[in-house]
Amino acid sequence: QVDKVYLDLCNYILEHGTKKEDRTGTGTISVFGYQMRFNLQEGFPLLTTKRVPFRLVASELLWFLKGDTNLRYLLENNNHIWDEWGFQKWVESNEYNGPDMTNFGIRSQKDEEFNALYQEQMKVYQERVLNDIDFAKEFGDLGNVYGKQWRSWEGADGQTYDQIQYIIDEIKRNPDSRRLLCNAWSASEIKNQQLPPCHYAFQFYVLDGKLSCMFNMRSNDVFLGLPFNIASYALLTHLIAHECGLEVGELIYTGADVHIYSNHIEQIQTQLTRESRKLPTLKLNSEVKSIFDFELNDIELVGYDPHPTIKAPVAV
Ligand code: UFP
Repeated sequence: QVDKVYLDLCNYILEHGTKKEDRTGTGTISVFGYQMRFNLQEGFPLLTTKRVPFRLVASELLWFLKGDTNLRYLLENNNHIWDEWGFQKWVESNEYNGPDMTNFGIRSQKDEEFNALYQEQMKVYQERVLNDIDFAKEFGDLGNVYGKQWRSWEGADGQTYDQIQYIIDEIKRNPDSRRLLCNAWSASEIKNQQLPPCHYAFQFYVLDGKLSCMFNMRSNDVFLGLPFNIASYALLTHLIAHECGLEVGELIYTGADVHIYSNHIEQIQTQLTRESRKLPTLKLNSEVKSIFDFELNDIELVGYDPHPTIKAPVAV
């Protein structure tokens, strides 16, 4: 059961983790190195001990799969999970002349007056990305994030490489391949990235007509990020299996710096008291053949009946 495996990790960190400072200044409890396995045949691995916004998972993944790196598509789909990263690019640029937004992530949580200013500027930013194409091109673009790395990796030879297409072609041609791998971490790109990839590589494995996936995370926010990341890779595995005519197998998570932020502990403790419920299932539109043609309404989650959302601040 997905909730159990996840909550075991939470307990493990609370018991064995160590206090560790981090880039955001929030503070974490962290462990280094952890693996989890989910059987995708048992249902779709979306936590039931709190509501996880599947619609956001799906629109973000479709954004990656389109090879898009501009916030505009996400905003058009009412998805705000990447807003802070684009906003940061704008407020740090010479074009920004509003109130000082230095360290807006932490300050907006601690200072109500500042938070009101921040929300106002964020609104301005979102409106401009949506309505001003030139502004969107410059400040909506998050650099070489996942979409770019997955679909048009720039090789040392100057050519671009579509890693997802390669994987699909290989699975169809040579399912025993041990090279069904996509890598998003690029040493030369880190300086151009607002957020260097957290889930930096994933690999597929085909056995007995089932597709399994292992994904690797260098850094993982267990409360806010991880439930989302699990669902995203589960969906990706379903989409690729769909195109390749395979069943789904296992989803395997490998995390490196796996941490709980100090301001998420209460929320996790609440979640730990909840009983898990039946997992939902995923229904993909069988008319759509290529994973690149999927739109949001071709993806349906059936029977999701979670406990309520638990709110927590995001560390930026
Ligand atoms: N983070 C996740 N999952 C993601 C993502 C980010 O957990 O998919 F994009 C978290 C991990 C970490 C922070 O807490 O965001 C990134 O900060 P850093 O680059 O310092 O690791």
